Amino acid sequence: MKKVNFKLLVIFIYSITFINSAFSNEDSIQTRNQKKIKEITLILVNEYKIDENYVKNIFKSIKMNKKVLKLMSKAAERTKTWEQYRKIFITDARVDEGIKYYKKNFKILKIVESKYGVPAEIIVAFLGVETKYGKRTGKIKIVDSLATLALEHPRRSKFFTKELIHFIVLTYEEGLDYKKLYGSYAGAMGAPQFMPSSYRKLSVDFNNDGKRDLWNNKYDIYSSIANYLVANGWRKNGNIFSDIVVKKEFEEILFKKGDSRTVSVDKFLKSINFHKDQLDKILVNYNDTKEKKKYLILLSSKNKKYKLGYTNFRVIMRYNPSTYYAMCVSQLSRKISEGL
Ligand SMILES: [Ca+2]
Repeated sequence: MKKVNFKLLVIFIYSITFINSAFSNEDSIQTRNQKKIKEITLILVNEYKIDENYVKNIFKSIKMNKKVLKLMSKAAERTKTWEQYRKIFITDARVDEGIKYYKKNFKILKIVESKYGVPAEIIVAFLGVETKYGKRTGKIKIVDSLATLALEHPRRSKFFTKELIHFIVLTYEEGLDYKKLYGSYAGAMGAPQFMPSSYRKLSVDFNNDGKRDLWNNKYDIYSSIANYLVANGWRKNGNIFSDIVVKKEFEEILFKKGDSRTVSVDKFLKSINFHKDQLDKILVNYNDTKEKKKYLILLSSKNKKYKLGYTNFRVIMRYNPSTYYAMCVSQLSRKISEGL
């Protein structure tokens, strides 16, 4: 008798707890985060001079998106090997589509290329990796994804709070309807997947129609990518990467700390007590270029995959700080330009 009662009690407590947690998880992102929402509102009103009611209505509207938290922990850059990652982004289909896209939009691409000094195939490759050439710009309501990450993802809260603030300012300044803006789970927007801070700071109204439209306007889309790269140090006519072979005895030292890294050549040589112009000592058949800054790009220790990167490779990494990502953009751009 006693035993049965105990069991029932456990079931009873369990169901009460379950019901409570189901309610608090679904309905109370606002209640759980009252203090933080107040802080963000104050920043928006005092520093950015945004109308308080506008901000309040946004926070009233936000809904927690659990899927966003789940996707955040599964980002391909963090969980896949180079071989797996590359297979996703560099397929024959994506290369062919890139070539077609390049040819179709040749005129606008070349106008932007000549203004910014960023090759058209680089712009196309970014679009290919980010959104399959503008076709997949994301289906998650941005205000919800950013609010969820800012308020409910402790590890990245600081970064996403900043982006949420920029997003609200962006919609206010540009007259965009926050209820109708959709993007990636991390709040990236439009064909080039700009985060709100970059959208505000670096996107361009290239066709001068008074709007910076990264969803529909190709002039704005291409020039914004190019402007982003130039602002981060893109070198006109600079190299991006070259193929190298590392001498066997240095491979192990190089990959000691794991794959998916970009290591400064100067730092690496110093760490093994070599002079900074002794790169030829660790490579087989090394041809020097005029590039000042060089990086060893470590892709896969298992398959001995490494490249030599230059300044522009590091600039591509400013778009997404993943070695794999930057190498995919670089290789895709090369394959597109070879196929023209
Ligand atoms: Ca425009």
